[in-house]
Amino acid sequence: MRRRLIALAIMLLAPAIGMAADPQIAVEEPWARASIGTSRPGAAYFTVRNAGDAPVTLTGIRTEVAGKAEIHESSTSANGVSTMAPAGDITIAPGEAVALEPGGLHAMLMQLNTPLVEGETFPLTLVFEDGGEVPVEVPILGIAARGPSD
Ligand SMILES: [Cu+2]
Repeated sequence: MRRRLIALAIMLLAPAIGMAADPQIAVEEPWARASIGTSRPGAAYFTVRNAGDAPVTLTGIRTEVAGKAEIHESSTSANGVSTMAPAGDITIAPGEAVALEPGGLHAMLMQLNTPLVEGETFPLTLVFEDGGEVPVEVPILGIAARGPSD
């Protein structure tokens, strides 16, 4: 009896978990570059817009194509050396948007499980501090793409 109740509870909870996505958050123009096999990390880009009236904090990303996925920030030092480091939590004010784009913030896809093949797509989930998750389907563009319309 008890086991049946637990099963029922899980069945009732499942749709609620699926609906945790926050309708006030829009993920716009997702794209990724095709990868060279799986030996080098991939990168994905998108814009996160907060259409709500409270700040939201992006704490991480998840995708089945990578063993490890993190938001990184690239920067170039005064002598022209480019480095990158984990960006940490990203808080977006109401009405504001944060763009992940080449040369700045990016979704780093490490330990690729599968090559990113031009013309295909893969699922990526954005995870927010309040437990909300926003899934997006990321189109894979050519290896030399520099923006979502390339
Ligand atoms: Cu990176």
